Amino acid sequence: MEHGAVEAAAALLARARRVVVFTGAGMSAESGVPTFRDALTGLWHRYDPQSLATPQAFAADPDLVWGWYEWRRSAVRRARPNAGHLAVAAIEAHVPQPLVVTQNVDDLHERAGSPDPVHLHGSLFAPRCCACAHPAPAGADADEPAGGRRLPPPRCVRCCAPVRPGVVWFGEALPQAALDTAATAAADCDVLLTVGTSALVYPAAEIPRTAARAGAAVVQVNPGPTPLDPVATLNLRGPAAEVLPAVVGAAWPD
Ligand code: BJW
Ligand code: ZN
Repeated sequence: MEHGAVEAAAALLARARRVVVFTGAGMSAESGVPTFRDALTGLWHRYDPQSLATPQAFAADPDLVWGWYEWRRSAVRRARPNAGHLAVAAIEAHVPQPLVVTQNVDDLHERAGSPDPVHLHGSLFAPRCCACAHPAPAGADADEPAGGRRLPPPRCVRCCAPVRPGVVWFGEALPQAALDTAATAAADCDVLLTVGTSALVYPAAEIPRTAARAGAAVVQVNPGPTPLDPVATLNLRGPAAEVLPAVVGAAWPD
């Protein structure tokens, strides 16, 4: 991690009024929650997204899809926020107008103290009826579902159709209010901090680009290269749980 870049990022944040923190799966990697596209460790290395993360997959084999998401939900329940999540909450506490926008379906920002992150891709903890969208309770984890275990989804109390995970699958629209809030904030921020995303999935990947087009400084935290490298004002190469606390410590020394 380059000291000069950390200092430069800290200076941008310390004088900013409006800051958008845009996060992806790399944010939670050091909490033990796997990313999607990292070689060897990413979920899509072991599991086929077409068979698990599309509406067609759920229609074809609801037990397979529900079992896979219950396994991931129980793993997230056991995970703890890392120093990066805590640093994001600290940024929110210091900046006049902060907004956290996450593509993540976990609840680690909330548990680190971020009051109201915008979830662009939904949540593992908000299941709903696949037919009438009536919310269903996220069940308790009595046991630990195994990775490949099939599990029949519960039935909607209102219409008896299967309950589905409350996440956004490929080919589905993002929640409009969340996308509008994120796009509006990105178009009107001083700094956009993008953390731990490959920036390959649209329309979410448009958010940092919107900020850059509107003249904001874009600060990227990622151990590897991404398509946002040329868009970013500063590229901080390293893991979120190391880089973000260093930036916060330099921005607001106490
Ligand atoms: C670290 C780290 C550490 C590692 N610290 N960093 C062709 C071109 C353009 C678009 C399309 C296209 N074909 C299809 C599309 C559309 C499609 C899309 O974008 N596909 C692309 C993949 C090509 N998009 C959609 O389908 C979206 N919907 C849509 O377009 O709707 C149109 C519509 C309109 C109106 C009506 C109907 C339809 C929906 C996208 C939904 C994405 N869903 C998922 C799954 C969510 C549920 C689940 O969890 O299972 O969301 S896919 C997955 O990718 C998940 C993530 O949120 C998303 C982004 O991934 P993310 O977070 O960037 O993770 P990774 O793994 O990719 O990257 C991790 C990064 O972390 C890496 O860079 C590492 O280096 C880094 N890292 N350790 C910091 N310690
Ligand atoms: Zn229903």
